[in-house]
Amino acid sequence: MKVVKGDITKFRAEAIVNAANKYLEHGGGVAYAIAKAAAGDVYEYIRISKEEMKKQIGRDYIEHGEVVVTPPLRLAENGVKYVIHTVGPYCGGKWDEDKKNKLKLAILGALKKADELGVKTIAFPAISAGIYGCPLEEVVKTFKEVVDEFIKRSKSIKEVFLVLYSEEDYSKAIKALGGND
Ligand code: AR6
Repeated sequence: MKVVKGDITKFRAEAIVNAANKYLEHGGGVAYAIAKAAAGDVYEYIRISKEEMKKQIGRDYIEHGEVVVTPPLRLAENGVKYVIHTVGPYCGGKWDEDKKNKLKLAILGALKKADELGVKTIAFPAISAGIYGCPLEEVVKTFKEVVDEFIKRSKSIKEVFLVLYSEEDYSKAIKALGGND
């Protein structure tokens, strides 16, 4: 896993992952940014997301580990083929085994789907480390554990990027992992 600093809506990867909520209401954070960059009109991307959720999941919400795929629209200009929506845990500053397991499911669900779709490169934001209030260091360490394990048996995925938005988060992430590799 490579940790990079940047804006995921500008990032070049075949799949980008959205830190969504269970209803795919992309009201804030990276979800809003992705919806805006993809469709221009955020409400239009919410509509597309909900329609795909109904088709792909058969419900109007997703559980941790379930994912919904939407088309990249304007993000195709960055080489993006798929946007994969996954839902991480709400922490509100707390962290325990249950939150960690839910985050693992969210990351793994997106990795599995991307691998199934034949994706070679995938970029994640720090799921749950924003509005959902999970400690960034724990989120980053969980990412590394899941990705390191998954990459051993992935069929198509060659590179996984964790894209941190701020300089401060990037520094914290690198420190939490004891350096980039
Ligand atoms: N590129 C990369 N990372 C970003 C970007 C960006 N353009 N914008 C924000 N981040 P959050 P959550 C970082 O709050 O905690 C939404 O309303 C941000 O700094 O987007 O999983 C959803 O609809 C943070 O480190 O997601 C849900 O309701 C990380 O992305 C809820 O927020 C995740 O922050 C999900 O909360």
